[in-house]
Amino acid sequence: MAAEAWYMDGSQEDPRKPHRLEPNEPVSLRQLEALGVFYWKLNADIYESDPELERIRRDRGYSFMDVISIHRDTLPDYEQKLKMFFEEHLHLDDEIRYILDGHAYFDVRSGEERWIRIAMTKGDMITLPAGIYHRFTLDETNYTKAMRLFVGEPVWKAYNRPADDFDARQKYLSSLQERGEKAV
Ligand code: KMT
Ligand code: NI
Repeated sequence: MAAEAWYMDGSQEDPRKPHRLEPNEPVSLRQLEALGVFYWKLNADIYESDPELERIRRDRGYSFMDVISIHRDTLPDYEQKLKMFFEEHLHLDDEIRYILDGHAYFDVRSGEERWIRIAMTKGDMITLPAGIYHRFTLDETNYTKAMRLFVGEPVWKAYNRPADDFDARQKYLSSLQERGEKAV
């Protein structure tokens, strides 16, 4: 099954809850693509020797990879890192993540600045384009293991919103306009 995505409610409650609207307002993979967000489903059981993953990495130049386990007992500075991940931010390069275990939410801003929540689980891989505002949280199970991929030497630097003056942001907004998505 593909990852599920939905528009979030505006409640300030625990971010690890689903935050669906009532009734649920789903977002399709097609809508995500219009925002420059791309998705693959892979077999995470064979990630160490998966020809499909190899093909994606070769085609897209994802030369770097590491694996991060996000859990209170495994990640140094767990609380502080999660707090940073959940601040609305952007990067100057694509953010590419492949979930190997557990669950995670990636929230991205729609063309109209609404939050879209992407529920990721084992086997889900996505790319968030450079310049898109987004944030990350665990769900209520409080654990995920993820592969981080990168084109060339990784740069993890995050710029919290507002970060509108960066080239990557302006380029992203232009790409939205070309696709006919509203860019606020
Ligand atoms: C980011 O920049 O949003 C992250 O690195 C999220 C956590 S990595 C699974
Ligand atoms: Ni990020």
